[in-house]
Amino acid sequence: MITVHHLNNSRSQRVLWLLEELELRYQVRRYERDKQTMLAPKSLKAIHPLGKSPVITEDGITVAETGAIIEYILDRHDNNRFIPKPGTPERLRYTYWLHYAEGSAMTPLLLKLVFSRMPQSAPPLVRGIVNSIAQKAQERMSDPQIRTHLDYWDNELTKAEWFAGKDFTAADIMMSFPLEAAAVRADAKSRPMVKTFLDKIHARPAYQAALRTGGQYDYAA
Ligand SMILES: N[C@@H](CCC(=O)N[C@@H](CS)C(=O)NCC(=O)O)C(=O)O
Repeated sequence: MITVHHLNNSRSQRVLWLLEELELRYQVRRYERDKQTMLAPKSLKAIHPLGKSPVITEDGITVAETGAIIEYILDRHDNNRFIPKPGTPERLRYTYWLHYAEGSAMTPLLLKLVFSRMPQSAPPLVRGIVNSIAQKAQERMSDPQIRTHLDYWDNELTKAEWFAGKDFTAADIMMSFPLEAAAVRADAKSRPMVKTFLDKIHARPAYQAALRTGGQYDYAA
């Protein structure tokens, strides 16, 4: 059986969601972020050297990295659902979005998160200066990039109902995290197609079931 090494409030939510969509049996081992640093506990390094979540284990196999986990699960357990047929335009779009989610979309969102947390870790004497540097860095570096990605998603979602085409695929599960992160860190909700996408995925019974299993989730990091 698959074991999901689940860090609270994290990308690992996507793996729980996929498993619920596929109605597969799985078990969850829980890890709690440090309340101050938000980092994962050291015990996660015993599962994978990077100590990040998600990680899954099954029959002596360990898989890290959300995209690789999704590919592994579909490949090993159900390669007909949530993945378009090879050689189709939908399959190419599927592959693109599956990689783009972590490879491109998360970068400016992560930068923004780091900049916004800088002032709180600065000594009180220089906190004001650090705050204004962090604000400027967001205005000049991360925010314009995030707006470009948001407009891109909004436009792409006018072409078809889901990211890869007319059918819901695992690429939509992969893309959920950047869109959710953008919804709390930027003005995602003013993009109508992005908002519709988020409303639709949040209404899916499997998404709701994954939330009940995963616990509190507010797209923090
Ligand atoms: N690209 C990786 C990112 C993994 C990652 O950064 N996970 C975060 C949770 S969302 C984490 O483990 N953070 C805690 C830490 O860095 O200690 C993936 O998609 O799996």
